[in-house]
Amino acid sequence: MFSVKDQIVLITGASSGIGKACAQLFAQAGAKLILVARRQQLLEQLAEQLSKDFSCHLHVICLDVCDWRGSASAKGNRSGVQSAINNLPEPWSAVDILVNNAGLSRGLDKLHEGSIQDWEEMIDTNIKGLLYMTRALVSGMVSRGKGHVINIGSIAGHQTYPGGNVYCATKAAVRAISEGLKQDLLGTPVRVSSVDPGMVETDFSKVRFHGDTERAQKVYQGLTPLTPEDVADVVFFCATRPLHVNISDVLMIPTDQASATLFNRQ
Ligand code: NDP
Ligand code: 8X3
Repeated sequence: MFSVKDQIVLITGASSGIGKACAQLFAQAGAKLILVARRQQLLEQLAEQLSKDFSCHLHVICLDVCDWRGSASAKGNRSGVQSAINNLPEPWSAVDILVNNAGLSRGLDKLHEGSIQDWEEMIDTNIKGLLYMTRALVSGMVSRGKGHVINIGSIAGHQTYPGGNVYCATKAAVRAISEGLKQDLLGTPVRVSSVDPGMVETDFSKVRFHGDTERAQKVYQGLTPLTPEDVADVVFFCATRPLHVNISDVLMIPTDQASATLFNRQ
């Protein structure tokens, strides 16, 4: 087994759901954590809690993964992915494990009735954000001869469901990117894994339905979905295999789910 103790693990989307559960598990195992998301206050609360519970080393970056270059405005400079990663303080610069988890769905509309803004947000976050983080960090992994990228895909990357059109396309893209990255890294020791969950109860549906909590709750009614901790378990399993073992792709679903559209609801 590979120990993640003292390994530098960067988790995107650590402010909530699956990313937060991953942070808890890696912190418990003694990893040094870089927590990334846009909601700084949630990251800082989590960092404080993890530091209290596990005395682990933590670094928080408030960052929009969709923003490569950043910007300067009257309100001050906003770091993009490029400068946030290039300017990591020295003790944090050699990231060993990247968990590309930040992502979202917006809407469940038919394609011909869909919102362009929703599409752009999904494409920018789920595809471009994941690519930016990967581009910024993997070249360092290659030159150091050490690293692991764990992408959070989805059952939606394997099967398309009605109204899922663009979200499913972004997760199919994540699947293709994981595959392509693995091919491009062949001959280096850097591993690439894809963890593709079915239904997990998080803020995902609340975000999908733009804050309509009643509609979001109905998604999980009458069945037992996966928990964020279930997914974090598998991410941690991938990260802790011996270095000659790469868990390439894991599709994990609740027992109450058989496909992207088939559920056992009581
Ligand atoms: P949550 O809504 O609970 O978490 C999403 C996380 O992504 C938040 O921490 C959010 O942080 C972060 N995020 C979103 N956009 C950005 C951005 N532009 N820059 C930085 N961080 C961002 O949902 P989940 O935990 O369920 O989702 C995590 C991943 O799991 C996603 O990729 C999702 O597609 C995938 N997934 C989820 C499933 C589910 O059923 N829940 C099933 C399969 C896959 P903040 O808002 O603070 O920036
Ligand atoms: C999230 C799961 O089935 O809502 O990726 O697309 S699903």
